[in-house]
Amino acid sequence: MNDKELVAHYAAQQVLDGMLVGLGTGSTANYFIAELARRVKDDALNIQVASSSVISTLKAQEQGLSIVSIEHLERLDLYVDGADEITPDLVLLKGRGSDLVREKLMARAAERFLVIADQSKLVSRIGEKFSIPIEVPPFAWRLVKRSLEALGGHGDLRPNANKDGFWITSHGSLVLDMTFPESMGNERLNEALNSTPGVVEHGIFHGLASVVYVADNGQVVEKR
Ligand code: ABF
Repeated sequence: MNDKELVAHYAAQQVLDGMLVGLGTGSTANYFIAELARRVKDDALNIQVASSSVISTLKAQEQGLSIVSIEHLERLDLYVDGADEITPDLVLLKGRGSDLVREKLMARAAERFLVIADQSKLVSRIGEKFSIPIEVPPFAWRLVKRSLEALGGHGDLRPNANKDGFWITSHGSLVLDMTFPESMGNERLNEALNSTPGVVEHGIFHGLASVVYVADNGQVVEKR
């Protein structure tokens, strides 16, 4: 079993009968979905799930999980998802897969948000490895980009997979991938992005993670 699978199985043990569970997106979340489906069959676990992306919905459906659509959600017991970067104070960077609006809504709606990751996701600051995804409506991207440049940001629209045109999210937004000066700090950057008009959502998840489960060489460590 690899580290992503190990940590996903560990998180699946936290799921109890009767829970409404949010499913994240990505390779680590896929292991969680598979293990949850196994527990539903083998342990007669009785749960409902809601999904943060089209791809995770398809995976959950394939594996026979009972799905509540996000339009009907008011709350979740648990939300379990991976991350792209995790700082020591549990600030996350998410959204490389561009499903960050649903991911942040579900993280906020959950009683507990469990983050599952391998050691490679640990960083000292947000933006250390990746640029920050910022979702914008197509009509607003130039105005938003200019506001972000005034904060010291650099970057551009995310190209689509074949580099012909730009990436469009499942609900029709564009994504600006931006870097900012290290001196801004995670908290100030989060606040600045929260208060920039035209930003639909951004990839910094500040104050949302309840616990991070990190697997390293076959051991799971809980970070709170
Ligand atoms: C992105 O991929 C993030 O929002 C998500 O949590 C992350 C993790 O992917 P993986 O588990 O494949 O590294 O969509």
